[in-house]
Amino acid sequence: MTRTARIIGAPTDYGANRRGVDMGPSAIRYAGLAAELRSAGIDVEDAGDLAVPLADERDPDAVEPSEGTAKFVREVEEVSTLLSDAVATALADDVTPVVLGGDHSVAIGSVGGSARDADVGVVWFDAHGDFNTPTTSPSGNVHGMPLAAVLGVGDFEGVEWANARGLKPENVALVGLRDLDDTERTVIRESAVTAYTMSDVDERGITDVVDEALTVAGDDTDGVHVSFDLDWLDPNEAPGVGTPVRGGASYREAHSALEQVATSGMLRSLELVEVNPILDQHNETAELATELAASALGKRIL
Ligand code: B3U
Ligand code: MN
Ligand code: MN
Repeated sequence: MTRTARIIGAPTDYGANRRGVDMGPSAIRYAGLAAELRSAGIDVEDAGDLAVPLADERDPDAVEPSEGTAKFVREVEEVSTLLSDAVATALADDVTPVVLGGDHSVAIGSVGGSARDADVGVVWFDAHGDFNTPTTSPSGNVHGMPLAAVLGVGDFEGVEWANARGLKPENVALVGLRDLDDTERTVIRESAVTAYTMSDVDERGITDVVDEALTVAGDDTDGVHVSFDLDWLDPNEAPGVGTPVRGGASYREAHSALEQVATSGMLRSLELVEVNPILDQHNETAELATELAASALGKRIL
């Protein structure tokens, strides 16, 4: 059966520490996402972009969490709610949501929507853990918190708009970590999530690590949400990201990992986040995002 992908743009940047990722959906479309997916035999619908509040018109500190800082938390809540509905609607329509960020705070909405009416696992490709809470965050930027938010960790416990209903930490695998904050490291260690660092990738190879990550996410679940932060890749491959960290995945490792996702047959929803066209070179990071989406959705060379 032909898969239909529904592109949903979430042009936010207030979860990030630098402006510009709000142009990610535009850059990825311009790089030819729809044509690339169609050439891979996938039907494509484009739902356009969600209407998101303009950061310049808002006060980052309008809502003070009880402790710590979560900048623009009201805006994050607003977009998460819209996106969660859009993703849940796509799944109800039997199409595969492909969410284009935006900063990684959009994952609160996409994971929430994907895990609203089903048990879902998550594979999180990222240089960072995204496991901070307002109390532990050194920056107050919500793009460093979405995984803690959907899992209800720390300050996020019982925060209904943020917690993903059908997601258990036992079904979460982080892949390719290489930049964690001290408290974040402790929280990840104490949690039931499974985390693979870049050292694990070096020692075991990408195939083995992704295979295990998919087993973790697919264990007794109805499908897997893949959250793909472009900063997972090495900055030489993907310069157009807000928070580049050296020592990331290679071009070939990235394609291989996402081809494995496709082969597993478990992909339920996909998101590509943190593309920053202002920092990019000739839109190459957006082009890479486009190619990688096609790999995840089943494009094959032969
Ligand atoms: N851990 C840091 C940095 C960071 C997290 N995610 C990104 N950057 N992209 C923080 O601000 O929480
Ligand atoms: Mn991230
Ligand atoms: Mn990251």
